[in-house]
Amino acid sequence: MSRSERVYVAGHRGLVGSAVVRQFRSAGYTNLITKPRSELDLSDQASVRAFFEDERPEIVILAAAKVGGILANDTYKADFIFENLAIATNVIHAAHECAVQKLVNLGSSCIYPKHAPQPIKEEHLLTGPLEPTNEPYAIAKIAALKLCRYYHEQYGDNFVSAMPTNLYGPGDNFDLVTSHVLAGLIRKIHEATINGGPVELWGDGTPLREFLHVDDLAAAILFIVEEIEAGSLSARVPDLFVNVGTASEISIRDLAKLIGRIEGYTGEFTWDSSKPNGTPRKLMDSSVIHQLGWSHRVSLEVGIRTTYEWFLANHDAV
Ligand code: GFB
Repeated sequence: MSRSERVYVAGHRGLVGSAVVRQFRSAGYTNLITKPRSELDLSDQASVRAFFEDERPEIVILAAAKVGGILANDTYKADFIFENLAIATNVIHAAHECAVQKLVNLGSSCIYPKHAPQPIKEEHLLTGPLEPTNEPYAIAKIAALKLCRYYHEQYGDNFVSAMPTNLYGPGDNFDLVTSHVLAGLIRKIHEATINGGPVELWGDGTPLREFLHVDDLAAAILFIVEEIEAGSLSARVPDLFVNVGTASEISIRDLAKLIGRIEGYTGEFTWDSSKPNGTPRKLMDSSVIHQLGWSHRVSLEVGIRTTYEWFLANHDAV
């Protein structure tokens, strides 16, 4: 089936954006619009507005963001809040001004309170203090989802948001300092398998995390574009967003063991308690999107294996 709408994927070189491009192409979308950062600075309002007026996208996937793991979030706090607020306000406002028919805004499970009830439902947003290590990023992502909600309420815009749990997959950032845990561990354990252990990990290994393969998220985004309208979602979730997760969690300690088994690492793990644990647990309740018809397909073990294969094939470049 040919799908000819003009779809702008903001952030098409990132983990999420590149998966969205693959997903939409294979679903038959023939009119994808992308623009590298060197040609369009999404934190510049006038440039974003001019781009939207030239290109006139009909569908927008807002996957552009400054992202990183716990240490990057904790270190570059001003950059995380400023860049993410600027990108969100510029893109969402330009989409409104240019009468975009559908916008899907990407957030993160870190929008929820540090001690939210588990599993976390959409209604738990803004019911308690945030996790300090990623408060700047979370505030920007909360502002973005509220922008979408209020553009819908005031103007009727069909703008909705998706809140994925911790992501991983091909094209991830494997930097040892700025990466998220799963990609960071793939690399640390790979290097220790070659050079010898131990592998030094951060915190104490007790935090629980839920992991979603980015191709599953891209399928969820396609599903939201085609099946979920702001008007009908508002009765269930007034803030117009859906959790996107797998409903299963694993401790960081067990994740390290699993990646070690997949990579053939037989050495020790040590824990650096001077590094933060972050939030103790953030399992999301994804029953809203499950009931609407999406669910994940890639198991954690298969996802880690294929991501490790991608890393082996590309690690000189990452
Ligand atoms: O994925 P991650 O960096 O971020 O870390 P969050 C998850 C957990 O893994 C923390 C531990 O408890 C870390 O202390 N960890 C152990 C490691 N070893 C490592 C390592 O080598 N690298 C990394 N990165 N972690 C992020 C937020 O929180 O979640 C973002 O900072 C975003 O804003 C993302 O929301 C989804 O899961 O704690």
